Amino acid sequence: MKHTSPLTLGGIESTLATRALGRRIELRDRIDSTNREAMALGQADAEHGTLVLADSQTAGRGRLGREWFSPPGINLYASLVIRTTLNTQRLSQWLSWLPLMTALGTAEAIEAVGTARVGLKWPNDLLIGDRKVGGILCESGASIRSGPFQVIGIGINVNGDRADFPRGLRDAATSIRQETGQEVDRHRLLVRVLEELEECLEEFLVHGFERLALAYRRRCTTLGKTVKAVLADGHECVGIADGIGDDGSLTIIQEPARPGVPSEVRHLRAADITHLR
Ligand code: BT5
Repeated sequence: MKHTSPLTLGGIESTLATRALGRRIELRDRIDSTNREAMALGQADAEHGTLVLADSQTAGRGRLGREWFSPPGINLYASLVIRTTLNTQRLSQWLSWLPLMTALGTAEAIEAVGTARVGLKWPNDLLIGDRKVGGILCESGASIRSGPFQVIGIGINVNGDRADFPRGLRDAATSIRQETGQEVDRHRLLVRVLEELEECLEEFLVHGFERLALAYRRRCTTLGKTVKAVLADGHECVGIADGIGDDGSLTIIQEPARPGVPSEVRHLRAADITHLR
């Protein structure tokens, strides 16, 4: 594994033009999980935009207790503490859209450093072709003094080679460098992620979700595909992914169980999706 230039605060702060995101940075060489640390900081009243960044993670988290492969020297592992003062109705919409907005902003940032089209597998996997280049993990917490907050965690495979992934991930994962043949400056990419993300969050707060939803739908490669969805309770369903609802849910037209039985429409709030064809 060939390490690229180390992450430094100066390398980030010299070009960062955000208002809030990354204005406080906790940079670690090695950490268990940046999301775990950001949750702890949120509980200790850290301000909106606080960023935890690490060169490697020893217990990087995926969704549903899965692991995120997080070797040193080549990738980005970043988590942000997010606070809003929205009323209850808009807060619920915000919570639904936050993972999708994060995926959208991150995809735009990755493309901006020169990759081919980055697609989104609902809800928040970042794909180049059909391989995963990044993932998003959103969590929620609260502290007595500062109230509720969210943590958004972003993992991006940046400068690794195919051989740097464990065998089990080599066919399903990719990195920006694998796709472009070019090494990417991690500072430049991170700054772009923070800027794109801040724009998405502001767009939601000022105009609502509509334009974000349009941009998300355009990028979502799940739409139109036949997919298998595994629901939180373990149930599976197969059908055509037909749309993204205003609450960020995925509409699936389920294949009829038997010929002659009408197809059933389902709106999934959370599920694990496999693209079948
Ligand atoms: C995700 O979970 O895709 C969310 C990943 C979020 C990681 C970031 S890193 C910074 C922050 N701190 C954390 O502790 N986490 C966040 P999920 O959809 O559950 O995908 C996990 C699955 O993706 C695993 O079960 C593997 O199959 C695969 N995987 C693991 N590591 C990978 C990697 N580096 N690249 C591509 N695929 C990977």
